[in-house]
Amino acid sequence: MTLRTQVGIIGAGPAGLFLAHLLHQAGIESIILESRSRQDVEQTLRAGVLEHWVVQLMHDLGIGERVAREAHFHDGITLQWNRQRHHVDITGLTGGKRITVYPQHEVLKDLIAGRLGQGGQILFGARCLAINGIDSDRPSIDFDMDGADTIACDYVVAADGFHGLGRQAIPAAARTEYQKIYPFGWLGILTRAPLSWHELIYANQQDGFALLSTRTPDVQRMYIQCDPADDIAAWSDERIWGQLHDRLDVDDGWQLREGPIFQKGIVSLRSFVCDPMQYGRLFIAGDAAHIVPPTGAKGLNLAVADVLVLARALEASYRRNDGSLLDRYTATCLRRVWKAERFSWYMTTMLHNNEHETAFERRIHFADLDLVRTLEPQARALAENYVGLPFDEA
Ligand code: RFL
Ligand code: PHB
Repeated sequence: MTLRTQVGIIGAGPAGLFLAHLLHQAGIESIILESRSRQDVEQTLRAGVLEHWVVQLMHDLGIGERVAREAHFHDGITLQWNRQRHHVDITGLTGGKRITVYPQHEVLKDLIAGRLGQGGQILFGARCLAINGIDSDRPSIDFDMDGADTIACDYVVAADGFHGLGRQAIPAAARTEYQKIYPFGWLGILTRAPLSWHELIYANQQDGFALLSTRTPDVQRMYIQCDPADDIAAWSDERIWGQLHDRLDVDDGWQLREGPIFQKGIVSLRSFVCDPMQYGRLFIAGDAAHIVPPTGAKGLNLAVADVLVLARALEASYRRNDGSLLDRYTATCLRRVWKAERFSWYMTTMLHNNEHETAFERRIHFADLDLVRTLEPQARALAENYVGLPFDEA
């Protein structure tokens, strides 16, 4: 069977789902193909922090009710080193912008319910197998959903994550890939425990990095730097709490509050950019095109930024027969992407203990942290980047 739509989207992650909403708002049809089940998509634990304009966009799309009610809104973050804490007043430094802590799977639940409520098509359990004809004006996507099917469309958008096949459909000779792999990973836990601190803590202590984040008043999210090759079985709950205390406790008597750990896992950290993000009638968006280490909390936000640019460009092409924004898609996106790559690399190198670096370089990272403490323009640059740079399409 061949289905027909205007924009065929691969992947029901943040990039694919936000795109389908934005296109619907512009009167453009789409179908999303997602290899996993709805339940799987809605249960995958990932990001936690939304930039201020992403929350605004959720309101504009009519799916902002739960985030307004259930998210945690913070005015700053805490940086910690040498067992001392420093509050970065993000809201004060950015003219009133706040940080929203609302988990990615909750965003996905809101996007999926909203899209299905509009009668939108998301085909779960539909694995994309091949993308055809991207250098013609009749591209198509072959997929398997209990049998072989095809979608014929005007444009294909691969929002299929880092391991997807969309990026590979751009001929290797036509793309340049930039990559950095970090020699450490993050061990993340969910614990049923009360809130320990009123904002996120990013700590660089002797044994390495730790991050204290939150999910609900009685479920907390925490991460510690570890060897990316570690077996999670080697990390008993006791060992995890020992490391969290070593890295987060301070000298004023404050103590991290413990609880039962009910989820744990290890992720590796990398930076990656693919240039271009378009080839013929194929556009790639989100993690399919670029990866950042999570220390800057940028991955989901960048995925949404890409599809905002793409939706406006597709609208100009369909409504006004103006293809110039589509032609500039790569250039427009990569300007923002490279700034997020720089910020995520800066936060990652400044806050982790890298055994391949010299003692000299480690001291430089502490000097960087001290600059944020003592020099307002340095603190402001961190704050503006963290909360989300202004959105310009020039
Ligand atoms: P996704 O979310 O990977 O979605 C891609 C979807 O495509 C589907 N797919 C296919 N479907 C059909 N056919 C195929 N052949 C397919 N191949 C793949 C997949 O099943 C999947 O559903 O990509 P997208 O939409 O680009 O979104 C990117 C974000 O998910 C990612 O950047 C963030 O989670 C990164 N991230 C963070 N980002 C933030 O903005 N703020 C944060 O605080 C933050 N913290 C994090 C993070 C990522 C983390 N991990 C797990 C790496 C914390 C962590 C620990
Ligand atoms: C999270 O809550 O999962 C989280 C928060 C901040 C980050 C990364 C992840 O930088």
